[in-house]
Amino acid sequence: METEELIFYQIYPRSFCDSNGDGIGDIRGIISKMDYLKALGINAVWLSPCFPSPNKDNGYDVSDYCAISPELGTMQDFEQMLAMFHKNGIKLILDFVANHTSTEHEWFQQSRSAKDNPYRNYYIWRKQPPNDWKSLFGGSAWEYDETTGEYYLHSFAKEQADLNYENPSVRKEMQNVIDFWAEKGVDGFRCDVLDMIAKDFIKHKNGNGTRLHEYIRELFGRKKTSRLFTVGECWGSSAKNVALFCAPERRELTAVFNFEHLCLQNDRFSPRKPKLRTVCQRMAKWQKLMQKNGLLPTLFLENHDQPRSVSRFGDDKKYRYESATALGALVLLHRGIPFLYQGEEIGMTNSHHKTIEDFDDIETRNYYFEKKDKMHQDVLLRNVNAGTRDNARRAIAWTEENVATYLPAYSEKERVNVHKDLQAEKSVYGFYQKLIALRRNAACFTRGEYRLIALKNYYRFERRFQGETYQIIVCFAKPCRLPKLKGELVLNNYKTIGSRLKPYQVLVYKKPSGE
Ligand code: ISL
Ligand code: CA
Repeated sequence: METEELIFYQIYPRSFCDSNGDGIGDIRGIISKMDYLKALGINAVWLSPCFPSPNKDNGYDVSDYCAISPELGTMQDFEQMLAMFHKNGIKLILDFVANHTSTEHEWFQQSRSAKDNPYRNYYIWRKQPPNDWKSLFGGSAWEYDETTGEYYLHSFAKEQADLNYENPSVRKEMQNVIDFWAEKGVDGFRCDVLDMIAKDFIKHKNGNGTRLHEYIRELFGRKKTSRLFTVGECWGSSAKNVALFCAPERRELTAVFNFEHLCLQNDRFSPRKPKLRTVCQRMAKWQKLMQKNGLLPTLFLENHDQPRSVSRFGDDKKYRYESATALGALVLLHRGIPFLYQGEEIGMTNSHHKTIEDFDDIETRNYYFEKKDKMHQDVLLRNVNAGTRDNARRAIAWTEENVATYLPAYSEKERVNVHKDLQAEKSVYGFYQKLIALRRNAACFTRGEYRLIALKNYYRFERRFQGETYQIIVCFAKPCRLPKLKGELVLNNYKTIGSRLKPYQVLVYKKPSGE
């Protein structure tokens, strides 16, 4: 399969499907939904961390990279799942948590025990904090450790200690992790905050250090790893840097997650609702930048760290179906590699909760307790509800039934659940199936050129390949004039077409050939 043909679906295993009723999604649950995934039409899965973890950050604090979390299943379950994905023509990539380990990891346990322990330099220790770096989850990034009276660096929670990539043994260990899973047959990796593995203490940057590209090449540029698909989470990379990561001859990464189109607020909890037009503008900008360099951008509006896109950029009440399908068109009809996130395909919305006890996300809880005495409770909770990563992490509502999970249930499950959506006349899943089928059947969408036609009251672009042209129109929240369009209508998320475009209406036309 060519890279541009891949259509990913991200599974956050703890919240996907629970097969044994202990409240935690698991591998057997994923296996039980094989038909659901296959029928959607995706051909690749990114599985969020499935390794043993104390779950301070829901699996992104790994305590053993080469095993399966007992909560999720056994290595045998994993192997069976992998074989079933492959049998169904679905590739599987794992999450490579590159920057830090859990403080419960054996390496850290050794490291913290004594200054002369052979594992001491696996992590970043200092007598005194050498700078004022902050943890992305709040507070100082330096934590004092009593046993040896020194501080270690943690860019995220204090239970997630940053690895020291300057140490060649660490780089070797991490190569071994990659090789372990590659030998099992996995097809690649999504690399967590990969741009942070190289620090720059001189320039005072907690990432994008001078040796970053060298480290990545050591991890993935080896002969053994050349078949792997790799996508690096690299916040705020410039187009120039993305071009370096992805240039094939440099043997670094296949693709990069750049987040410019989703960074629309000061911080995730600021309540201002971003404009869909702005999202489209930024997507269009990256379409052009990447096309110019002959590279494939990643296409996504959600992941396990983002609020639900239909609530953020669409209208999750009156036009839930229409806006969810319009957003789907943006992800699936652009040039690049689409990544859907579980639940997006049924138009899952943000969840609403009245007490902090209903939230599990460490970032959210830290934010709440930091602001608690400085902000009005209602305002604070509104911000939390809108911005929390838990929005993406509430268990998928397969039916409207109340099933107990590790996280209080999705508040809208009576209104939005898989069972109901599949039966509905206006089924979001049904429209996603059509979008995916279109993408898989017309080379225009995978290999075609991208051209921006208009971005004003609506977004209009074209995809073109070998004499074939498709026109895509996405209307924003307000109805507007319908431009003249020629050709065959192949997709419409409304029943009819009037003289004006309706809110969030999507139209796809195939132009008669030769025009
Ligand atoms: O969502 C964020 C905070 O608003 C980001 O800073 C997020 O933490 C960042 O994208 C890094 O994300 C990745 O690494 C984190 C983990 O918590 C996230 O789930 C993961 O996607 C630490 O491993
Ligand atoms: Ca379970």
